[in-house]
Amino acid sequence: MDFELTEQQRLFRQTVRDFARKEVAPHASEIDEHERFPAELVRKIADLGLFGLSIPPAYGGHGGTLLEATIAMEELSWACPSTALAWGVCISLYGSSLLKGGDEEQKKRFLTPVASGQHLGAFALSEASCGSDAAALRCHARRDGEGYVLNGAKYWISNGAEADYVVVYTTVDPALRTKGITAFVVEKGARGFSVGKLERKMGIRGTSTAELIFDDCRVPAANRLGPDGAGFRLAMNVLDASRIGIGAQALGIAQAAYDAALGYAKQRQAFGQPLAGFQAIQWMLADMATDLDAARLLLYRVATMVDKGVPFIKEACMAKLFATEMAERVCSKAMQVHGGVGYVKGSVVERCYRDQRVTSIYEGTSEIQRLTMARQLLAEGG
Ligand code: COS
Repeated sequence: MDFELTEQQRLFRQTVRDFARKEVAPHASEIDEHERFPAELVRKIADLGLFGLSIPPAYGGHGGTLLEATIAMEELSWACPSTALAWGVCISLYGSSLLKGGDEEQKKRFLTPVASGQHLGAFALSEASCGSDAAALRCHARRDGEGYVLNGAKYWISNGAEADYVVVYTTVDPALRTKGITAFVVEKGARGFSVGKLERKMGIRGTSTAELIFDDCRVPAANRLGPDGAGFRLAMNVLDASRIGIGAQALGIAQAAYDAALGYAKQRQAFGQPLAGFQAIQWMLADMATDLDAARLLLYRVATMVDKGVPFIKEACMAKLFATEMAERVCSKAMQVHGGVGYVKGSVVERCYRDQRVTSIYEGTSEIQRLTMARQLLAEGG
């Protein structure tokens, strides 16, 4: 077993880290405060070439491994998790829906503009009445001549307000549950497609979380990903790996909170010595560092498994579950180290504490991770 990154991977991490800390981090507080989509930072991420990560050169990308994407997500999230998400949705949820479900023509048409970062993508699965129970979705696709007519609404869609292309999961017949789910790429500006309510959130406030409305929206059959009924398996396949990215987001946020706590503990004086001189604080720091290391190992291991092409669903659930619940523990301790100084608006740990909270909810709650893992464990137990 080799636990070291290669020279090339270390160089990649350093490049993204330098960029994230210099160009992105200084804006994180203002982006959060004003709930502002960071369009200028998204452009800079595009200039760095990160939108082409995981996307093959044939579709405008640079290839690369999931381990690199995981490292990039961790580093960008250290700086600003909203900016990281705006990018991550494009390469993981949107990009892999196309890579796994699209034909050659669709990949060329719909991946290439997103791989350059000139256009953004989104992934629309959840609805007002279904999140975890994905098969219960109601957004309907009716066959009509050469195309389909979509009616219904999607909720909590990250990048929903800015996306130029959205992979929309619909049903051709709700009675068929998983067997009726069918995915389409819908383009911004399509008649009958509009952005509805934007949610105001506790964290990740720089990325839009939108309602998408389909009102007799006509979509050509050429935009359908796979045959009718192939959408559920596609969505599950996409989420299996994209969840690693959310674990990496949690890791980056928690690392930022830890770094702030460590710095503060060394600098803040109490009872005639730095906070770091007290064993109570030392133990918190030691527990936080252990948690971070364990999460990183789980995430890097599963990303490497995906890159090697070996089965990884159970390990992805473990990594997402552990990393996102770890982030809550670490951010809470980081705030405890800061005391009142951490609780006020404008403190890094206050933002981290809010930003991390959704990571154990979106792209599969902790409960869904446990359920999926348990199914695998029981099946293995034969
Ligand atoms: N990969 C490939 N296929 C999968 C799969 C996976 N990870 N998980 C399930 N499937 C297949 C099953 O094999 C089954 O196929 P067959 O009908 O051919 O046997 C089919 O899909 C239906 O699976 P299942 O019966 O397990 O469906 P359920 O309705 O019980 O749902 C869960 C399964 C709960 C695991 C699924 O709905 C889920 O993951 N929900 C969470 C969704 C989510 O993450 N939402 C957040 C949205 S993004 S912010």
